[in-house]
Amino acid sequence: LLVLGGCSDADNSSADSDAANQSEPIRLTYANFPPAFTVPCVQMERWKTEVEKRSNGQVLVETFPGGTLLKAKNMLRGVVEGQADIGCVGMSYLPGVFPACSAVELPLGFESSRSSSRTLWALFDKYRPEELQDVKVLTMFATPPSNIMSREPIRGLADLQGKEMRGSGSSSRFLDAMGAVSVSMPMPEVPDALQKNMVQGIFTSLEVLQDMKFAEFCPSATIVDGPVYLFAVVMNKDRWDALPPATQQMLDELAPDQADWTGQYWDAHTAEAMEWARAEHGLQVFALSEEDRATASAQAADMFTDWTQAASKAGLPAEDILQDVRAWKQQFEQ
Ligand code: 3IO
Repeated sequence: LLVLGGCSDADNSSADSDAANQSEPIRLTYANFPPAFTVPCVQMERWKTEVEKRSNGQVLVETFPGGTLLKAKNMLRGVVEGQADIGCVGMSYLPGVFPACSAVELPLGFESSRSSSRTLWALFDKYRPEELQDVKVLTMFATPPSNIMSREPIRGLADLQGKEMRGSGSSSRFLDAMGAVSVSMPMPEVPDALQKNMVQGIFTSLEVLQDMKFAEFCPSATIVDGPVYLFAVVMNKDRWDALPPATQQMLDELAPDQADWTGQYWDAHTAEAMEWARAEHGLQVFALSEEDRATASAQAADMFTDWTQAASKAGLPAEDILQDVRAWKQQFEQ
C-alpha cells in the first residue's frame, strides 16, 4: 500500500503485466511409458534439465514417466492429438509404421548404443522420412544390442529351441529365427509376464537386469548381439510451430547432442548393471558360439529381404539407406 503513493494505478499495472508476459515461461508436458528409473526416463530428465538451462528458464518441462500421461501403445497418437506436447515413442512396438528408420533394427550386429543411436539420428537427419511427418522429432536413440536374459542357462541355440521368450518388433523376429517362440509386449508388461511364468526369458538390452529388477527372475544371460530397439522423442506439430524461432533453434541444436549423450550413458550404465547383477544375483554370462552366431544370422537373412521389399514399396531408396546404415555403423564404432 505504501509504494502505491505517487504512482498512477493504471500505469503501474500495465507495466507489470507487460513484464509478466515477457517472462512467462513456455510450459511443455513430456510423456514416457516405462518406470522413472529406466534409461528412457533418465534421458528424459537430462533433456528437461538441458532445455531449462539452455533457455534460461524460459522453457519449463513437466515430465510424466511410467505411463502416467500416455502409455507405450498410444504414445505417438497421443502426441499427434495433443494429449501430451512431447512423447517418447518406442518405435519397435509399432512394426511396419517406420519403414525407413527400421533399417537400424535389422540384425546388423551393433556393438553399442552410442553407435546405434548415432546411426539412427544420421538416417533420420539425411532422409527426413515421411513416416515421421506428423510430428516434430526432437531426438532419437537406440539401445545397445539385445541379449538373452533367462531363468535357466541358455548355453547355445540348442537350449533355446521352442522356448517362449519376450521380445518386440525385430527382436521378436530374431528370437523366432534362433528357434525360440517369441512373445511380443512392451516393456511395462514384462514384469507381470515373468512373474506369471508366461515367458522363460527376455531379449533386450541388459541394463534392465538392474533397472527393471529382472535379475531376480533371470540369473542367466547369453550374449547374442542381436537387434537394437529404436526410440523417437516427438513433439506435437502445432505446439512446435508456436514456439519462438530462437527456442526452435536451441532444441534443434540439442537433438544430436542428446542422441549422443543417451547412447554413451546407456552403454556405461549397462556395464554397471551387469556388475550389479553379478554381485547381487550371481548372474552367469554365456555367449553364443561362432557356429551358433552364423546359424542365427543365416536363419534371420529374410529380415533383410523383407525390410528391403517393404521399404521399396513405401517408395524409399532401400539399397541406399541400407548402404548408408552399414557405413554409419562402421564409422561410429571406430
Ligand atoms: C527399454 C524400454 C523401456 C525401458 C527400458 C528399456 N531397456 C531396453 C528397452 C528397449 C525396449 O523398448 C524394450 O521393450 O525392450
